[in-house]
Amino acid sequence: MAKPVMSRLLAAAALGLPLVATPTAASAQPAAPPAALAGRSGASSDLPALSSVIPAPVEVTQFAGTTFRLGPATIIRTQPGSPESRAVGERFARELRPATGYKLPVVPVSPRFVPTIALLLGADDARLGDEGYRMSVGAASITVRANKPAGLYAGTRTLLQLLPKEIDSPTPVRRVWRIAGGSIVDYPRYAYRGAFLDEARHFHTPDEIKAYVDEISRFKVNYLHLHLSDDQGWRIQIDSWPKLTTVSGGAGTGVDGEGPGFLTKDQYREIVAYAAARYVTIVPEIDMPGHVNAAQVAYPELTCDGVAPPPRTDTEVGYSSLCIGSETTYRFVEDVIRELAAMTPGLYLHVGGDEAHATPEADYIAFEQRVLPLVAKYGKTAYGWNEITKAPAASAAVAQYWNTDTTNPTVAAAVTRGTKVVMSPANQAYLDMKYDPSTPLGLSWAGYIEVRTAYDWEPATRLAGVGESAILGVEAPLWSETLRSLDDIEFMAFPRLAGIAELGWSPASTHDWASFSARLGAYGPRWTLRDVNFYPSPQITWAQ
Ligand code: NGO
Repeated sequence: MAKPVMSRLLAAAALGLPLVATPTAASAQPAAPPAALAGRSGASSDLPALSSVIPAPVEVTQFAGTTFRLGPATIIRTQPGSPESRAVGERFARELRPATGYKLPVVPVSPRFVPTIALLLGADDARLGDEGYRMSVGAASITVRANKPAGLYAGTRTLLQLLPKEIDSPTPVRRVWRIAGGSIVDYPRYAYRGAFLDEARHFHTPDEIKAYVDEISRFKVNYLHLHLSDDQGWRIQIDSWPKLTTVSGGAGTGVDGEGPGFLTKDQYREIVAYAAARYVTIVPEIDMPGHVNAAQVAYPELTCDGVAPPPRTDTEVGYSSLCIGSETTYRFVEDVIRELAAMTPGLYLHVGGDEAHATPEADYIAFEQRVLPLVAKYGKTAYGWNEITKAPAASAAVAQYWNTDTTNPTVAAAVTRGTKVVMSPANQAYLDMKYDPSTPLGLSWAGYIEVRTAYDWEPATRLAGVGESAILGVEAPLWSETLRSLDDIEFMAFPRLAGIAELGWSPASTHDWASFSARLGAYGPRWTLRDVNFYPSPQITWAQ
């Protein structure tokens, strides 16, 4: 199905236009804008090449000498009769207006001769799936076509990066806004491309979560996993067990006595809707049977001796366990899962399962054999840390691989029974690891993770026996023992999250550190313009 690309190539050739053909993914190099462009079209030398996008698109074909000019008369046209497409167009227009100062009306039909960015459904191309898109940039118009609105949204994320960096300025910038001519065919390698935020160790407010959603979705990340309970605090309202939040979401429940904080159901639903509008699905996590001290502080009946443990605000792990033989435990777990499932439209519900060192192995398996099917009872797919693969019931679940080893026979065996895996190896994908010994934030138990370490690994060969077909995707956990503010979150997430996002979206054939690091270096000023904190890694040559 290289047809659209070919026809554009032929059309350009027929017009006698010089071609800069990069027909395969492997050629997604950070090409400098053709020199001829600058003089002839008036485009400035900072016109981003079509191949400069993060994550690297599947196929890129750039036409030298053709550019689209976004001007005061440009309109955005969206698929008639599709409110979702219109919403994508409206959002895109809102993103373009502050820097350009243009009106950019969003309409279902465009008059002739008016420069148009068209966001249209009906791509009729199975390769694109639900999230892919096809884009052609000509002198008079840009057309993005997709099978589903999610693909149109992805296309607009690409267009934002193809505009000059000043597009991210919050105030008007007087300049010419051009986009390089050519075509892109693009779709994700993996269905699941996740980011993660630990709400339990330090609570992050709804506004901070939303700001993170905005930033991750720019890199086509489509899931945000929220870790909502741990030994220190409980961060989501559960009506049938109200003390979880009145007691364990209160003052002093964060690490080192910080806090308070929890999400009300209304706040949670609002975050879910905000993320959904950006094609990000929220995955809630309640950690069990370990990491439950905060629940037991609020409800002593969740311990085997009925005695409330003291609240904990240190960062020890592996000391708490639900009482596996008690029916109260399963009443609690089912209530929590039921209420959580009812406010979560996404498919996945994460039930933790990590580091249950205070739960004997046989008890752990018995617990997971009861709990994993409970998630299915409420219409969700169970998701848990890789320890859940010890339980046969995990064959219908998704396991998140977080260990550092390259072999794990238990996970490999589960894969043969049908378990799907999300790859988050802690020594590569954990965004809470320090970059190097001088990083002021973060931990180092899994090692130091510079940008190259976060990017330079291959999900389908990382873990023995867990190949491409077993992998649902990748996720970048960001635990918050040391992170308090949004600035802290951003400093640890960026730029590494961009690397993990590329591993999740781009074909393996595009994987190339030289290309990625050059594209990242060019991207830096965009974070600066949006006032997003990031670590200026010495591995990258940052553009000003
Ligand atoms: C581990 C642990 C978490 C810590 C994190 C810190 C998992 C799955 N359990 O990862 O409780 O916060 O490391 O890096």
